[in-house]
Parts: sequence; structure tokens; C-alpha cells
Amino acid sequence: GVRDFGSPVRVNQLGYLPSGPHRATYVTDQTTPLDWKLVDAGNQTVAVGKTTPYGLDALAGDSVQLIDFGAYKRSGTGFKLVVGEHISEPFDIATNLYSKLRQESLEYFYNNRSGIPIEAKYVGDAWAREAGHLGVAPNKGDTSVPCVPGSCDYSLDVRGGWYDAGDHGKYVVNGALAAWQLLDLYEESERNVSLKIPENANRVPDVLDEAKWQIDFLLRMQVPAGQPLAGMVHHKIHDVAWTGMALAPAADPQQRYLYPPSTAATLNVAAIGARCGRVYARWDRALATRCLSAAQTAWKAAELHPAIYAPGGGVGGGPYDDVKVTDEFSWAAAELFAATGKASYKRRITTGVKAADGFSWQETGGLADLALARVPWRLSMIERVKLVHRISIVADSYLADLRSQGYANPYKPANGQYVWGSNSGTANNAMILAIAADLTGRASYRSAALESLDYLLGRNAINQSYVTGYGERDSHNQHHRFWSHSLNPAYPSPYPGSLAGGPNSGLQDPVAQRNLQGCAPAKCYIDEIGSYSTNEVAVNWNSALAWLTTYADES
Ligand code: 9MR
Repeated sequence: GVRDFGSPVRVNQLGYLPSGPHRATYVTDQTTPLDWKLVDAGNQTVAVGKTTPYGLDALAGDSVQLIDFGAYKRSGTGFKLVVGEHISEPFDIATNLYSKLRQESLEYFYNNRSGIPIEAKYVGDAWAREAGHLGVAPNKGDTSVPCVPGSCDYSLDVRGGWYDAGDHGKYVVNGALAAWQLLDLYEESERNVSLKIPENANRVPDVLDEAKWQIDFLLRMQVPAGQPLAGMVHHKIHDVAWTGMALAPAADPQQRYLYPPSTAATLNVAAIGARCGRVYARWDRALATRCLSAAQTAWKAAELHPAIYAPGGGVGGGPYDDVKVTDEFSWAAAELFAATGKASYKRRITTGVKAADGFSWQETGGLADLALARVPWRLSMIERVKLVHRISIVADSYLADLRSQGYANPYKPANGQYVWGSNSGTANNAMILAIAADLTGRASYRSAALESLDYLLGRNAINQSYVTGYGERDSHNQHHRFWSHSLNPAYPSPYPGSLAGGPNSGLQDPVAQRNLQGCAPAKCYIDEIGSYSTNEVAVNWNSALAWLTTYADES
């Protein structure tokens, strides 16, 4: 049947900052300007204007017009935009609009920690659970995990870290990217936010405490000295078969294995280790030293074994396969150069940020420039100018992409197909826009970075807020073993601030295939727990949301 997306007036359902941008989209076949009005919670009209005809948003398959209520700058709650008889979802206008989301998007990580109980005093009764994977029956991991039979003859203690996503696996490549994004948001931010986590009372900023939980795990994945492939890093650890749904981590009875090392995982540890060495230097000397040393060991090992690729396919866990690691070499080199200033690393930086690539767990070339952007003092004047130029070119391209879509979005795949995790494409491209705004002071980049949040929070083709607990029509059935309330009422829904992967043209799961045939790319999404290819959560997606909402909260 025809899917019902509710009101054709599409807004950021959380709201807008008083300073703007204040934009919305109206779905209509009419092509002449129409009257809109902004009403407050008491239904009083506080602003009026005319829509701007736009035309077809091709990736959404909708004819739309645009609304800009930027002239209205007062704060308040319960506003609605009205066009004719159509009324938007309600929203706020507030300076502290993103404070809570910033915090909760970071608390996602504590909720997904492995190897520690998730305590009610931090998360509340609904989300509390026992520690998973400490070798306590029925668990068989992660304190002594053997390699896949035949691939090595040792076991490693790889406890801790964060579960990857809805499953119980822990994967190095995207796991390192997520930790990296938290360290980068720490460097971006001017104000630390307090999180409800066990380390809350220590002197270290909470976001660094949270990232350390993951970094400790990542370092444990390194092959010990004296073993074949010493210094390389195991690609992943997960169950021998996918665990069933509605299963708390502590109840997972399956055998878990370490999967063979890969060059990509090794270079990810080199990159995050180097960033950790630099960032924690003033907070936790011991960790910083351990990180930098692991990073340098990893780099040397990757040089010795530059082409060990993770195999595709497999069962029980995601492949995170990648057969091009020149970009991982370049990113690791940039982070090692940023940490040490050594010319030998600098010479190995071979990539810069590119609009077509953006960045992701698989494509890390652009991260080299984002690493350099944090250490301008290591660059000559001319190198700095060139760096800002490269980032600006990409930002210009994302700005054009955003402006050329009726539902403003800096993600606009050239082949017209939305990928698995498309919402992280939106958030990561917005992060590049925000960094470009920092470097150039250009207001249009800042505005575009913020407008990207409008897309994620409801101003889109399906009137969907992709963030649990934020917006009238929010995603709350994401694919997750423990946050599986829709399958078992004893289990909770996702913790607030959890970002769904988002529309995926590939329809790569049975629920998507049953429900979304023929969907326009931006509509290939369903808030059902079984749709893992459109509606899963993942650490490297929530890290992108946390970065962007931190930026917005300080804007
Ligand atoms: O984010 C990953 C995406 O880029 C891939 O296309 C997809 C299929 O390989 O896998 C995604 O990662 C999933 C991983 O394989 C297993 N855990 C859940 C991850 C998020 O859906």
C-alpha cells in the first residue's frame, strides 16, 4: 500500500537554534509561491511568509517548495509551521537545543560497553544490564579468545570495548574510527560535557574516559611480540554464528573467535594510537605512552605486511572488508606525523580530503587532512594554506549538494543510490563542513553543517527523525540484540540519542525487501527491528552524530 509519511510540512522535529538556519520543506505539486505561517504553542501566528518553489527532489521522488523563517529569532517551545491546511510536527527554538542530545548521543557508548555492568544509577532501570563477555557462563568470551581454528595458536584477553552495533561483535576498523571521532570532538569542543558514566567523578573529561574504554580494547587486539605477525592487529572478534535477536550480551552462549590480522586493522590502530598519544598526553601519561608505542609498532608491522586483506563474506559477524589500504597508510602516517612531527611519517601522507570519498570506515584518505587540521603548528605557512584550500573545495561541493536538494543534505551520492549507513554519510560530510567553517570563518559552511541536522531530525522524505527520543516521529525500533523491546517487552527500546543507519537503496535485508520495493533512494528506510540494512545502530554512526551535535551545541 501507499506509505503514510504524515504532514507534508517537514521540519527539524527537535527544533532550531535562535540564530538559525530556520528552513523547512513542503511537499506539494503546486508550483507557485504559497503562504506559510509560524504559530506558537498558543496557536498565535508569530511570523508569515511565502514559500519558494523548488521542483523535484530527485532522490526523494517528491515535488517540494522551501520555507525560510530565518527572520523569526525568538525562543520558545511547541512551534508549528502551517501551509494551507497542513501543519508540521511541533518543534522548539532554543539556544540549548542540542545540549541533551549531545550528551545522550555520547552516552550511547557506555550503554554499548562490553565487559562491564551497565548500572541503573547511570542509565536508569530500563537500560541496566549485566556485564557481557567476561568469560562468565554462559558467555565463552572475551577474556581468553582463541583464533579461528588453524589461524594461530594463542588466545588473547580482548575484554572491554564497545559492541559494534546491534550485534555482539567487536571490529577494529570502524571501532577505531568511532573512537577517533570522539577524540576529534574533544579537540573541536571548547566545553566538556558531563556524562552519566562510572568515571564521571575523575579529573579526566568524560568523553576521553569513554574513548579510553574502546582504545584499551583496540590495543588488546594487537598480536603479541614473539608471535608470527607480531605488531599486526586482529581484524575482529565475534561469535561463530550470528546470535539470536532479543539476547542480552551476558546471555550469549556462543564460542567467539579472533579473526586473522589485517593491514587495515593494523593501520587503524596506528592512527588511533597516535591520536591517543597526542590527546591524552596531558590527561593520562601512561595511556598516551602506551598508545604511541602501540601505534609505532603497528606502523612497522603494516610496512612489513602491507597487503593482508580481511576476507569478505563469512558468518556470525560483519566482514568490514577492504582491499585498498593506501588510504589507511596515509591516515596513519598523518596521525603519526601529528603526534611526533617526524618527517619520515610526513613523507607517507599521500591522500587529501576529496568530495567523492568523504570518509568512512572503508575510505579513510580524507582523515589525513582532518588530522593535519588539528596540528597547524606542524605545517609551513604554504602547507596550511593548501590544507585549508583542499578542505574548502570539498566543503563547497557539499554545500552545493545540500543546496541542490529539496531536503537539504550534504550527502548526495553521484550514482543516485543511498548506501548502508547513509545517515553517517550526512553526518560525516557535515563534520567536514563544520571544520571548513572553523578554518575559514565562512558562515555558509556553519549554516550547512547545522542544516544537515535538520535532515537527520525530520526534514526529510519520510518525515522521520532518525534519532531515538528526539522528535514526534522518531526511530525507536532500531536493530539491536538488547534494545529489542518490540520483540520482547522485558527489554528496552534504544537509549535516547541513538542514530539509525538510514535509507539504503540496496534493500539488503528481508524486511526491507518485503516492505520497500521500488522506493526512491531517500525513502528506503523502515523503523522495524528486523531491517538491519536500514535501521541498525553502529558506533561509527553515533560518533558522527555526537561530533555534529557537539558542534551544534557550541554554535
Ligand atoms: O557499516 C557497514 C556497511 O558499510 C556495510 O555495507 C555493511 C555490510 O557489510 O556492514 C555495515 O556494518 C555492519 C557490520 O557488518 C556488522 N555489525 C553491524 C554493522 C552496521 O550495520
